Amino acid sequence: MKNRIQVIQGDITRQTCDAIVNAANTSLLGGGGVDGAIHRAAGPDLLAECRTLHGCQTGKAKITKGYRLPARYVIHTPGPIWHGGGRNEPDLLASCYRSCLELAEAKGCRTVCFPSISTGVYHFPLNQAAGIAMETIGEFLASHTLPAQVTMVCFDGTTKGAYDQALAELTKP
Ligand code: AR6
Repeated sequence: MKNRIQVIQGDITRQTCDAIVNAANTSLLGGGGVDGAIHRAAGPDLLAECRTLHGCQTGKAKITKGYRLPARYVIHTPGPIWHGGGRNEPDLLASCYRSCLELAEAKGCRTVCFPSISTGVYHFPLNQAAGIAMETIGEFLASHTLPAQVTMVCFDGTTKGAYDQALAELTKP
């Protein structure tokens, strides 16, 4: 199952895959960070489709087409804002990864790319977020054949280091 997860450093908007995940906000109407980069690369039709979705709750996910992106779909998920850990942030972050994987599976996606959800302006502690991401993805893949491959696309070396370590620490083979 570990061999179905990889960690790379790069720009998620450049990935050719069935679906990329957007670390969105609950409005689904765009923002900064990876969300801004995805909307810029996809073009205005993405925002037009997002307007029809009427937002999304934290920890849930909604899917759109990828428009000008090399990815076929974009799965939008609002991660939790870190408030110190006492507001269910870990469970909500796990729920983001699970909800995205469920949607990807339902659409028949073989390859899915994730960014590091919530560890930018939402300030979720990086190492803890990486552990939650890898545990949740690993658990999902152990019981589902799709997606066949999940890639964590890390924008910088520090982020990649955290996800590399979390993947190495996954207990199941
Ligand atoms: N490819 C891959 N990762 C990226 C890219 C990229 N092109 N650009 C940034 N990252 P953030 P959040 C990394 O702040 O913490 C938005 O305004 C970035 O370095 O984008 O979930 C939304 O609208 C970091 O490691 O997302 C929300 O309001 C990671 O992506 C809010 O930010 C996540 O950082 C969501 O905050």
